Amino acid sequence: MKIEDVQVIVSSPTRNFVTLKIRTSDGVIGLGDATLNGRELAVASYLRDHIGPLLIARDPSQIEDTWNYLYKGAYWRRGPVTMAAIAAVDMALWDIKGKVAGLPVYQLLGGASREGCLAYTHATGADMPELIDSVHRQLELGYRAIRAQSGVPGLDGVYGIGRSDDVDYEPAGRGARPSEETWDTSAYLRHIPSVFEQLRNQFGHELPLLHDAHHRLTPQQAARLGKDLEPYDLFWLEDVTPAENPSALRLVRQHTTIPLAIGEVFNSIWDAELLLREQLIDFIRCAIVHAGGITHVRKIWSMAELYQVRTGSHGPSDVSPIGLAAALHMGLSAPNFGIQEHMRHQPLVDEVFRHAYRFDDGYLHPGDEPGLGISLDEELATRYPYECAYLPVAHLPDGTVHDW
Ligand code: KDG
Ligand code: MG
Repeated sequence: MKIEDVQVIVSSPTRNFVTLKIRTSDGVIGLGDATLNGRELAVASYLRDHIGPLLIARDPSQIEDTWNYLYKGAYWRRGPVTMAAIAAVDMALWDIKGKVAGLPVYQLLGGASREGCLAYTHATGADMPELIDSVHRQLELGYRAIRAQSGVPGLDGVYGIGRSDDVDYEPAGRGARPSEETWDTSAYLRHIPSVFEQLRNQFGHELPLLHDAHHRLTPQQAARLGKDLEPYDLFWLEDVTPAENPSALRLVRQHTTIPLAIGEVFNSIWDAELLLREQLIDFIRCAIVHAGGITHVRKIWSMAELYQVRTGSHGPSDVSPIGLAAALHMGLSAPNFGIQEHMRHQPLVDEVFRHAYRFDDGYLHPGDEPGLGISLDEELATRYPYECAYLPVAHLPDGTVHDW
């Protein structure tokens, strides 16, 4: 069996997705997610112009060899564009392998280690009453773990808060330029502990609560926030400092016992190596789509296992259902699975990407269809062409561009 056709489909059913479709000489279809929020066309071009032609006539069963061919063979290694493109090929080849074997991918990865993957979702509110209502709504939907994000007094808008519980990670008006947001770390640090105090008073101490600082703090500020939040027993505090400087976490770790999660922007095991080896984090957050696919993330997770670090795979709505399915097959089988982020896709997205995975009573399961369990309605997808959309940019009150 050989790879006969490689197609890149960029569509925007409510938000942009880049999808890779590989067809073999036996007519087996494999799908991969290559979505890189705000830089979608760069990955599409990498796949169309550079990777696609190299895949023709290769043996689709040789996943590890193809991964190394694309990674080592390019000379230029790593980076989100390269690694999202390689990830898409990798997912598609695992999908094909599962379909050929007649098995769901989690069976190829060693079989289920648990009955389902514990999921957390997002609750957001501009103020406390809105946030409390949002938590209630998510609990009613069956979630057993909640990431809580709140507006900050004095700031007009805070990233990820607001329009609805199912807020997508794009500015409200899609356009050729990112929206601009004002950020004030001091105001944030003063406010957030009281948010979690009120959530604990309202929902008790059993509910796993998570919080995301979006890489905006210095190590000292992160240590202070960790200490201030300790009484509220968070499941994790995420992305406290900019992720490209792992040694920043040493100072944070010395001052707080709050569990730390980082890694949604990682694209290589080398981004995580020091954090894992020195046990500076408790959860590794890389997304299958942004870190080289199942083949590479499996290695990151195995290294994490040695250091008692559990997984918490990135799963916002900009990870397509294909990327989420890949995370669930891995999560169901990995011994050190921790939790899976789940931000529900809009109904139209679920129509374009029909999926076997299911959410039930707080847990996600990848389903038992052969491969990843996703089928693409290509005709429907192409009715929604790419629309330029960006993540917002953060400024300090004096106009200085801030860490995202
Ligand atoms: O594209 C960026 C988003 O996926 C990211 O900001 C979402 O931080 C995020 C999260 O934890 O889901
Ligand atoms: Mg995050």
